[in-house]
Amino acid sequence: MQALSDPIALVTGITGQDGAYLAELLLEKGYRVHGVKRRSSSFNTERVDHLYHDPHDGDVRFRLHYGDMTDATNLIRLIQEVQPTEIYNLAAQSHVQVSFETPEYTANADALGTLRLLEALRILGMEKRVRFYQASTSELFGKVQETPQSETTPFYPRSPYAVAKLYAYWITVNYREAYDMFAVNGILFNHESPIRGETFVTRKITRAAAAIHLGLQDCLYLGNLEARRDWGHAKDYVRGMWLMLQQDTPQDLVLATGETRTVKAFVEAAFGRLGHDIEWRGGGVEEEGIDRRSGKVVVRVDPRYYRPTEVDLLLGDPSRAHEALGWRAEIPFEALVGEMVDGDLARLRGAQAADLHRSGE
Ligand code: NDP
Ligand code: GDR
Repeated sequence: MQALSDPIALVTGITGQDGAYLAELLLEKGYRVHGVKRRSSSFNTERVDHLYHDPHDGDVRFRLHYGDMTDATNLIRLIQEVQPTEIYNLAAQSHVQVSFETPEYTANADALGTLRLLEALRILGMEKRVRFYQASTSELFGKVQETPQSETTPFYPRSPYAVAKLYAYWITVNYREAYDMFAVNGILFNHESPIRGETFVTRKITRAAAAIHLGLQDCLYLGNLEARRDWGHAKDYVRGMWLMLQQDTPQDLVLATGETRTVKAFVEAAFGRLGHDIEWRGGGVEEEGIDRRSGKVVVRVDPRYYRPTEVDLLLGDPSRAHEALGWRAEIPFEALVGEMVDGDLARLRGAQAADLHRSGE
């Protein structure tokens, strides 16, 4: 049974990867959790459906509300209605490559959306009593200035997404300083999981590994194989977000593993999990899944996936977060890749079994 004084979280982007893990964590900690979901013509709450309870069931601790980061009046009304003690702003057009196609929308949702939330708090006179977390990103570092990248590394964004997030970063800092708000940026390096969006490179790879292993896909096409990322597990990172809002003083912090690997190394780890070696090939016409002569899986480079400006190397220094929060990334790379590959294999096998069942075989 919960008391009326239970902490109340408002989470934007709750239907995304981090939103789902964070909602689970907050519910475990006794929060009431309110999430903002977008209207969509198809279901978009799959990642949080397991948390949903019928509102007629009594003490409901998890609620979803329609909303959008581009709609200020909606955000003001939601904050007024929910009366949160903490806001986690995770909503964003979060795909770097897509941001080159939709730069204005990305700026509207990711940059101005953050301003709308902060300003809503001020309009409602709630800026002193609500703690605010902004989902900032290692993409802010962009073009390599120094490694490892830390809270003092200069920013050099390399995509419309990163430029929008740069505005969001600074408007959060500005509102903290101007209005004495508890508002912080978590500068998070890449974090993945079995529920990572399917078009980010890690999930694209683990889905392909599972599909090729089962003979359902022929070949994997990727872009820049030499890009290096500091990949951790989303579960560790949402714990860091929560910790940042539980401190005595607000502080912007980097969360990272302190290890970096190429996309190529991720491919090798994912396929290696299923016992496959890789044959790397350039783009071409013939498509072969497992090369019959070598027994190796064929991975091809398709320049379509290259970005107009790339971030070549991300490697974070999480030592300040360790000092301030006692936080460190606990789930190792191999366990992350294993969990993702196993998840995709199980999902595809489940879908195959359901198909067979439907067809009566
Ligand atoms: P996802 O892309 O999985 O989730 C994004 C969420 O934002 C979804 O719930 C999406 O809704 C929602 N959203 C998008 N546009 C709008 C809008 N206009 N109004 C309301 N909601 C919207 O991202 P992640 O969970 O991976 O990341 C969470 C946040 O952290 C993002 O802000 C991202 O930029 C940032 N980040 C992520 C990192 C990572 O490695 N995962 C690293 C650093 C920062 P829908 O489901 O309907 O699309
Ligand atoms: P990123 O993630 O841009 O780091 O942003 P993504 O997985 O999209 O790309 C990582 C690297 O892989 C290279 N790459 C490919 N990427 C995709 N998506 N598809 C491909 O086929 C492919 N081939 C190679 C990319 O060029 C890039 O170098 C993620 C998002 O979650 C952001 O929201 C977040 O802010 C940052 O991580 C930290």
